[in-house]
Amino acid sequence: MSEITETIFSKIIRREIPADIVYEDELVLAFKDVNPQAPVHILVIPKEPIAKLADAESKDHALMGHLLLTAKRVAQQAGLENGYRVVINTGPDGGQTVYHLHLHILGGRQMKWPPG
Ligand code: DGP
Repeated sequence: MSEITETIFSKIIRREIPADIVYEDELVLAFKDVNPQAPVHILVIPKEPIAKLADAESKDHALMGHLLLTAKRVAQQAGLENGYRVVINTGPDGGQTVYHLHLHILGGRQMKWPPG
């Protein structure tokens, strides 16, 4: 079950706080991360406030696909033709800090493995 979440990202969706928005449609929003961990660091979020990946349900099937395809679109738009990384931090052990589901798109440098 997805609890009702109100986070800083809800305020960005409603334009109550500023963000550098790079893509938007009726279902999702993409904007630059305020604390970038790579030369390109963009977040893609659903407008529906699903708290975390672990809360996604079967009804979110199409939305989850749309989030991934938006990550691809935004990475292309950012010129990341040499590759990039898509990350979803989930829950405390996953290092999630904002409880509104988001995909990190990281690029513009060589990524390391394993991540910390
Ligand atoms: P996570 O740790 O996976 O929950 O990532 C949350 C990310 O959100 C983190 O990289 C910083 C970013 N972030 C937090 N607050 C804001 C904000 O107000 N504006 C923007 N653009 N990014 C934010």
